[in-house]
Amino acid sequence: MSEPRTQEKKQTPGKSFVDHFRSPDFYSVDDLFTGEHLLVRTAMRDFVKQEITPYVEEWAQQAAFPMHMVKKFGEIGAFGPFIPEEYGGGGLDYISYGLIMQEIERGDSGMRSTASVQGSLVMFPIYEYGSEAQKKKYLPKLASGELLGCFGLTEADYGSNPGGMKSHFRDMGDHYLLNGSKMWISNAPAADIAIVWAKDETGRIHGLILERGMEGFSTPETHGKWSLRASCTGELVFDQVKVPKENLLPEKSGLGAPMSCLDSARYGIAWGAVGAAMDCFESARRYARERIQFDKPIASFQLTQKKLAEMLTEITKAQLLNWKLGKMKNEGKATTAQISMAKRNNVEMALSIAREARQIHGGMGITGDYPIMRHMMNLESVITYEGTHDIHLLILGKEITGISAFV
Ligand code: TGC
Ligand code: FAD
Repeated sequence: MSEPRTQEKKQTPGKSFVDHFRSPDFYSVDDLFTGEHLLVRTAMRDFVKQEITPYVEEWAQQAAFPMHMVKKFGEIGAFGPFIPEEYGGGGLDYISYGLIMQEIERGDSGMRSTASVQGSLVMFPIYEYGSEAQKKKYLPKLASGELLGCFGLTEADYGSNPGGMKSHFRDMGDHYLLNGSKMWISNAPAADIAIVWAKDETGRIHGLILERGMEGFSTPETHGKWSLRASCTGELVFDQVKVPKENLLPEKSGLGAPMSCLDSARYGIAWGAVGAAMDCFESARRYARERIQFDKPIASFQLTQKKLAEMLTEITKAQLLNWKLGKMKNEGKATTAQISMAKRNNVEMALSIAREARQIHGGMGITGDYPIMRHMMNLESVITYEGTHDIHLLILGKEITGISAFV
């Protein structure tokens, strides 16, 4: 009797699992990268093949955050690669950062979340808006993975409209007293520190660094997610938390402070989504060549070829968009609206490729034997967080017309 098909391509942790991933590069986009970019990408790709893809299906099935990966990400340099070396970062440019996010998300969006929150949403604000003492105290430990951080902006009633937040603090003379709560916070249940955005008595938004163990500060986990199951998500609850004054980020206040961190994270997501799309495309291409129906590989059917041709076209366009955005980011010229265009386009592209790839895999596409369904479910969060698909459209609409749809 032949073995059941589910055993043949098993991607759950098993001695037999081999990650055959090769990235498509139809327009020789690699020619646009420097030797350093390609070295960084190769190192990350090898790391993902060794440390993530053989295990991630099980982590996701069990909704188990792999805490040991925090140290491993630190060792490989995935945390804050754009932060200068003097603070423990990699001193790399934004194209290298993008390629790192692409490779990690090729493995899993939840794993990329862990790394992009740490780099863009925790290390970035400390580096840009922190005091010298804060930078020295936190950045090297965040870079090495000794500490894990999270970023609290969203509240239960203020998601797309973070400016309405209710979390607030009062100046008590020798400390600040913080009250309120945050929701949907990546890394929260496992984090050692949190960058929390809250309003002062005048309603101005500031960033505060909270440490696990501060009295009145708790991080309950959010259970039951069907998406980003290998990443942990939770609330941040502040019940009369006494925050030392030296924990306020002194160099910038107002909504623009957290929003500028989002520019960095959204940029990374634009690259990451291409990684997820590439993985779905490659899996579908391989499956289509191997799967026989009507005595022929399904890759021989024109409808399958149409799907694959359109996937490759969209991936190629997104690769070029990212490369040019990366050049502008390196020159300090990438605008919020340009980043919105790339995040919005690339995440939707990846989600639609995941759906088409699922069709090509037939019934097998819904199983954990292939990465498709996991990518698809993950991307449903990616298209919502860091600004929803429609919010990015409205950011572009404002840029095009000069009129804000938010007021
Ligand atoms: P608006 O009037 O447009 O702006 C208010 C102030 O903010 C400034 N600003 C920015 N500054 C720097 N960079 C940006 N990207 C900025 N966007 C806005 C702006 O200049 C202004 O400053 P000032 O000094 O003039 O007051 O604000 P609005 O109230 O109309 O809201 C519009 C906007 C764009 C903020 C909002 O629509 C938006 O983007 N909503 C989305 C919220 C969001 O993205 N939340 C993400 C939470 S973090 C997250 O999801 C992490 S998931 C991580 C993971 O797991 O990977
Ligand atoms: P809402 O803002 O309620 O939006 C609901 C719908 O209404 C959307 O379709 C939206 O596009 C639409 N809508 C809203 N306003 C408008 C408008 N003006 N015009 C047209 N349509 C509109 N946040 C953090 O701070 N830190 C994190 O680490 C973090 N991690 C996350 C992890 C996960 C897994 C998820 C799912 C979310 C995370 N978030 C995080 C929160 C995320 O940023 C928000 O979910 C997102 O900004 C949307 O907010 P909301 O869910 O409240 O949706």
